[in-house]
Amino acid sequence: MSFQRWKEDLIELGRLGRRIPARIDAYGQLAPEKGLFRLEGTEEMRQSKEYVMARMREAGLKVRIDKVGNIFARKEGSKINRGAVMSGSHLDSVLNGGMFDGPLGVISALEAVRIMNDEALENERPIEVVIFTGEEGSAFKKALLGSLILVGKMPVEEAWKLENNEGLTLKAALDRFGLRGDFEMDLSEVEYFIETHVEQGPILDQEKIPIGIVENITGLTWVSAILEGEENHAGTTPMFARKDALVAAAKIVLFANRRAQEMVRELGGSTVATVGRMSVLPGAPNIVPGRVEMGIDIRDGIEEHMKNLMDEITGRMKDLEAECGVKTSITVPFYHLPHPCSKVVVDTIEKAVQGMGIQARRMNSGAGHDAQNIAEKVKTGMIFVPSVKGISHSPMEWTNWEDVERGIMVLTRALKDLSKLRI
Ligand code: HGY
Ligand code: MN
Ligand code: MN
Repeated sequence: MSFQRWKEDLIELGRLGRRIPARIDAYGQLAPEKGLFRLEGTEEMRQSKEYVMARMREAGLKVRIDKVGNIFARKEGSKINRGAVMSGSHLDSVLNGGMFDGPLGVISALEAVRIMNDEALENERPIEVVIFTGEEGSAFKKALLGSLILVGKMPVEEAWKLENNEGLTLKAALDRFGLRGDFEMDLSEVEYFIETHVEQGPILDQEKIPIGIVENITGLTWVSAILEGEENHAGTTPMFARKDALVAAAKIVLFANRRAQEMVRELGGSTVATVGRMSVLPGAPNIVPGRVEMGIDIRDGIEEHMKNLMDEITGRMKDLEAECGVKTSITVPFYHLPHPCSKVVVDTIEKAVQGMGIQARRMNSGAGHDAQNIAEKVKTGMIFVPSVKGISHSPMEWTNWEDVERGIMVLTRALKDLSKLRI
């Protein structure tokens, strides 16, 4: 395999979207301030999608863009033209994110196809390399957006109206760069899907195991809340006469954290709750905060647990209206169910690693992925490669190059094997 090709692609994509421009090809070059801000609908995203589409065309793939900017690149099958094997991920990042979350899955799928071309490895079924739009929700507030629309859980016209922080709709953001097409992928024409992804957790790195085979993908939902109290003078407003929105918000932060910890202790599951976004207005030390906007991320591998915790947190918010004298308005931008991976795909990946003599372990995903949406319509699996120190959604995210390469080799074998399956 041409070692440089896929590595160059990942380094180039790791450059497009950094506010402090840098080409990073070694762990030692990482720095907390050098993260990626490659959000859907930005110039950096245009450059990145154009870069990958050029590489796809060089590989002889037929590139099509759908109505919400999902990109598909097709390699025809040698024996049949239906029941494609699809593989890919996303290119958008979180704020100040890492360079492997998303692009690793896109470039791994592209490289697998390039290897099949170079080595004349036969794919009896067609292969589709896919780039999903807006997976992180960092621009348009709905995570796993492109795959949500693809599986028909959100109408295109409704998605087009989603607005980013500049007040730009998804439709306008795609149109300004010519990245809204009219292709429609019919998932009934796709038989299997594999997403290769960095684990984004510590298990593979700690256990020194190079490949993870995902069995279940966590459910995830966001709760967005606005707490409105009363701005007032910090010096003259008596402590018992305040409607302090930040005190109410702080109670929510501690409640969510405590209840998630208690649920892990009681249920031994994968419950997590995080308040990762909060704005305090007007935002001066001498003004009692009148308004707080906050975003809460809640996840569990078991939907009932996730729902219960969400209900407890929103219920606590309502209690605070009397306790703190605030008004709360709550929205749920999305609610993604947990989803098991398909046995036939999991077994195919396992046979591939066994045939290659590569150590692997089955595991669950604490991160959400487009794969969990696609799994509702297509037999789906995921391949994980280690995240150094388990870090992700951070500029310090890293996967060693030999682990990236191993993931590509396993994916290539699995795609080839799936392309021959007739079940
Ligand atoms: O948030 C997640 O789990 C994913 O990285 N979008
Ligand atoms: Mn992510
Ligand atoms: Mn991701």
